[in-house]
Order: sequence, then structure tokens, then C-alpha cells
Amino acid sequence: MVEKEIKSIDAATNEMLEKAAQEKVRTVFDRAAQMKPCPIGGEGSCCSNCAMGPCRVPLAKNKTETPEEHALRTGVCGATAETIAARNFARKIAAGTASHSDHGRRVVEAFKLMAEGKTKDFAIKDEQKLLKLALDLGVEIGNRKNEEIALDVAKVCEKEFGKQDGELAFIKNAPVKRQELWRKLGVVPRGIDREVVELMHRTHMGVDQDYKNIMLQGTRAALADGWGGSMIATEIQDCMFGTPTPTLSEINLGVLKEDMVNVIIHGHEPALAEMLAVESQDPELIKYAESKGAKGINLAGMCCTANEIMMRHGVPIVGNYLQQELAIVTGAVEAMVVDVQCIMQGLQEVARCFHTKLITTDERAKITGATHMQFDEHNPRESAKAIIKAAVDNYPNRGKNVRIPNIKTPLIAGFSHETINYLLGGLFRASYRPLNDNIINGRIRGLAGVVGCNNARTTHDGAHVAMIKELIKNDVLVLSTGCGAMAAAKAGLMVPEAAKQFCGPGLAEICETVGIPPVLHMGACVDNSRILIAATAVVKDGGLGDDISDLPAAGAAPEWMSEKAIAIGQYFVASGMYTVFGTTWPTLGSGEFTNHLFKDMEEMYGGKWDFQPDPVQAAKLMIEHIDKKRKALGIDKSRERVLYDMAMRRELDAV
Ligand code: CUV
Ligand code: SF4
Repeated sequence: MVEKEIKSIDAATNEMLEKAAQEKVRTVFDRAAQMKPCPIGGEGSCCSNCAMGPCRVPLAKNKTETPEEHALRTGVCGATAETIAARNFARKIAAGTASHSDHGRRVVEAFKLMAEGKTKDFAIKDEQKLLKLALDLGVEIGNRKNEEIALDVAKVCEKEFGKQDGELAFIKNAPVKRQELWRKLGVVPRGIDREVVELMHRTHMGVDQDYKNIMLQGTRAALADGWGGSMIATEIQDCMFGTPTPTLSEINLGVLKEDMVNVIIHGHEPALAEMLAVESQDPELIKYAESKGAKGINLAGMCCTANEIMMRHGVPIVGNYLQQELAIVTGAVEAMVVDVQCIMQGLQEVARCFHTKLITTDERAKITGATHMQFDEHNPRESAKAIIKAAVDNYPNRGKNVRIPNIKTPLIAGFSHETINYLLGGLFRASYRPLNDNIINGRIRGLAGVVGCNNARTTHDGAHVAMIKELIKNDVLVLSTGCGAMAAAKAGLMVPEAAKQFCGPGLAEICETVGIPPVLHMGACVDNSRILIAATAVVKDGGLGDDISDLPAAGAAPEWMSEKAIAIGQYFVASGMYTVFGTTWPTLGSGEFTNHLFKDMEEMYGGKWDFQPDPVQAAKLMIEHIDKKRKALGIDKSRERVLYDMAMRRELDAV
């Protein structure tokens, strides 16, 4: 665990932390200072899977521990440090996969209601994508109506969750070689729910007690997330709400408005957020807000829901994970509307110090003390209206202690896989060819996915920004999602002008020619599936090997905290990606199991885990990996030439 020196690199966050301190409001930053992490649990060495424990098998302090001594250090049932660390790790995968996938399931349910005509408020926004999905899923197109096709697509997707055998449909989206490898290793997911259930079973007391075998199922569940639940969520959301295209927006606490009703939507699933985006523009509701003395209604997003509606509608983002309580600390938030995932219970305590109404909207996620207003999928518009009305009604209750930091940054987002395709190849011959060519000729050194959360155990946004800057300085194009993307945006890295200032010469040239930022915002956490699809598209375009593991590419989550991040990391690794995490690593209590993740996995999958809390060092590891892959592809020399050319050109320019 690295001790953090400063709380945040973000000025708006620090300003609100001061306000919170003045007003004696306790936030996650204070709680983190007070509650030290448990060192035994932190390294994955605490087992509470049965009532003979909890048992603790921490890493031996004594480095000279013999294998015999090591074997004697077990839980009451005899479970070894390896088994305990593996079970704990695997259960994080199960929880992460369950979360993304349950999100996917809800989206499919709403999509089905729409296709059946049971809700009039949603529609098919991207017909192209619907047809592509139908083809992928073997749904007949013929000259059937879109709604009929959609209904069948919904039914097939729905079955993916409860399927008992066979293979998940989207596995076929992966490179052929990858699919074969998965089949050989026996890790192709059969059904999403089944893999999660089996993983929970196998990690129950007294079942699977071979860490390698546990991780086979751990991998199968993770793949059921990336190439299953998450991918379903992304694809169906695109169908129903539109596939993102480049959008200009703004981010940070400064998007809140002093003279308007501020409604924040926080969480993950976009259905309610979509409706709030529409209803916040409703003339009648705006008039109602004016009747209460406000100039209008200002909707803004928080966490991954923010990414969803910013990507599709340009709705501004208030902030990322560690800023959720601080938004309320401004004193200017009438309603904080939440659904599922990454919602701190601390919000309620902070909301109590202000006039803010914390509104839960999903029966799966209630918070003691908060107001519950159930979102009705049959009647999304009415639900959204009621919520906004409650926020407006709360406007006159605003206190005197309002202070909104005057800090916000512009960003361009909306880089779905399809958009990147068009931007690079043009509308009529959309393709990754130019990207591949520029990787091969060395202007772009490689690709990096920098994703994931914030974590109160490390400087807010610090690792994301330091890592990304190091990568783009070295000509690595960065794809980003989640709270990491927001950190990059706040640091000004998601505008095309960032290229000149922060990138190496090769990447800067590409960004300037195409007019893209050096860090491409691809969406929410479930949209990490877009990175899988993009990586596969690069493979299929040719010239860079025949599997994801051949690509000069790497992944990272330098400030991860959620179990979802572990599921994502595992499906990245199993898809062939070198993946490095920061802040803390949850298996260090077992050297042997950690070795399995950090070494054996490379032999199995061509991708592996790594841990490096220093973000610049971690970026260097990623670059090293990228260079290793370039060398294996025989394209290491081209890069030297390009850089040489550029240096010469600059010398000439200087003359
Ligand atoms: Ni799903 S999972 S803190 S909001 S990225 Fe942000 Fe993103 Fe992690 Fe949560
Ligand atoms: Fe202890 Fe074994 Fe029970 Fe875990 S399962 S708590 S190691 S006895």
C-alpha cells in the first residue's frame, strides 16, 4: 500500500474538501484517513468462508520459511494460503461479473418491453446496429419490421444469461485463434449466470482447493462478463439509445449552476438517465422550475451513468467516483438520483448536512434514510418527471452556504468502436487500416486501455493522469473508460489540442491529421467491451499478428477499487492483454498464487497481470511490453526510422 501525499490533483476537489472541512462534513477522504486497511485482508489472506474461521494466513514475515513450514500455515480446514488467496480473488471476479451482467440483463428487459410495444418512451435509435446484432446472433432479418427483429434479439440475449450449455454467442466476436485457445483450455462460458453460480460454488468451503483450477473457472466467469454481460449491455444500449459519436461536453464540479435546479444522476444503468435527459428539457417542467425562482433545470452526471449520457447527449459530467460527496458539499444540489453500483452510503450522511435529497430509484439498491422513488420501466417518462419535480420542489430549501468551484474542462468524447472506424477510414470505407498502418510504420507505438476507478487510498486522479501522460508522450494512443477517462478529461487530455502539448511527435501528427484527442473516451465500465471489439478489429484488419496477444497493446487500472475492476482485468488478461494494476494488489499474501497470475497466465493466455503502484513505472512496463510485441512482429525498426525522420525534419525546420 502506497501512502498518498496529497488528496487530489484536481483543484475543484481540493476546494470542496476545504469547504467540507470548514463545515465539519465528513467525506470518504476523512474516513479513509481514519480507517486503515486491514493488512491481512488486503493481501487476500483472510478467509471467512465458514464459521470455523475467519482464518488468517498472512505472508510469512520470515523470508526463509521452508516449504514444510509454509504447508503448515493453513486455515482450520487445512486450506492453504494459495487456496485462500485464489478463492478471495475469484469471488471478486464473480461479484464483478454479476454486477456488469445484471446491468446487461436490465437493459435487455427494457429493450424487450420496447420491442413488444409495452413502453412508448424508448425506441430503436440505431437500426444499423440492430441489424448487425441480428446477424451476429442468428436472428432472421428478411423483410421483417425492426420491432420484430428487436424482439428476437432481446429473446436471444435474455437466454444468454440462463443458458446451461454450448457457448455464449459473442464469443464468436473474438479472433478465431483466441476462441480456439479458450476451447482448448475449457474456459468458454456456457451461460452468464451459470458461470457466476459455479464460481461461487467452487469457492465455497471445501470445494475447489487447487488455485489453478479455481482460476480456470474464474476466467470463465470473467469472459462471461467481457464477452457476455458487458458486451450485451453495450450493444443493446447502443441499439436503443444510439451508438455514441463525437460529442463536445464539459466536466467537473463547475458544471453545476448557481441559479438553476441541479439534478445529478449517479450510478450505472442508462435507462432512467436517458429519460431524465429528455425530461430536464421539458418546457412544462422548466416553467415549473421558474415558478420556484430558478432559471431552469440543470442535469449533470456522476460516475459511469455520466459517461453513458455524456457520450450520447453531451450531458455534462460533475465528476468521478471520489467526487460524489463533494458535489453535495457545494450546497447547490437539489437531488442526487442514484441507481446501482459505486454509490457510497456516505452520501446520505453528507446529504443530511445540506438540503440535498438523495433519491434511490432501483429496488435492488436502497439506502437507509434516502427517499425511494422506484423507476418504472413501463413508464420511464413518468418516473423521470416525478423525480425532476421532486428536485424542483426542493430548490427553495437551498441554504446560504452555496459555493460551486469555478472549474470545468471541455472534452470531446463518444469514441465508440464504430466512430473510430469512420473517423479513421471514412464513412464509405470505414476501417482500421489507417490505424494499423500507422502502428506498423511506427508513428503510433501502440495502444493502451487505461480504465477503472478512483481509490481513496491513493491521490485522486493522480495515477491516471501521470500514467496517461507518460504513455502519450511515448506515442501510445490511449483508449479510456470509467473514472479514468474522467480523470484524463479533467486534466485537459481529451481535446485535440492536447496532442501538440503532451504527445510524442508520431502520435501528435496522427491526432492533428485526424483531429482526435490522444486519449479516446469510449464510455462507461461496461463499454470496456468496446475495447475488446476494437482490439479484435485491429487484429482482423491484418498486419499485426492474428490474435489480441500479438498486438502492441496493454491495459491498466491504476486507481482501481471495485470488484468489477478485477473481473475486467481478468477478461483482459484472458483475451491476451498485458494488464497492470496500481494502488494495491489483493493476492500478495500468496507468492505462488500471485506468480500464477503474473507469470503462468502469460504462458496460458499470452496476457498476464502485473502490479506496479508507481504510475510512471507502470506506464514504462506497458511501453516495454508494447516494444516487445513490436519486435516479435518485426516492426520495431520502422519506428526508429520514423523518429529519425522526424528528428531530421525538425532540425531542418529549425534551420
Ligand atoms: Ni463503472 S466501477 S468507480 S463508476 S470506474 Fe468509476 Fe465507473 Fe470504478 Fe465505479
Ligand atoms: Fe478457515 Fe477453512 Fe473455514 Fe476458510 S473455509 S474460514 S480457511 S476453516
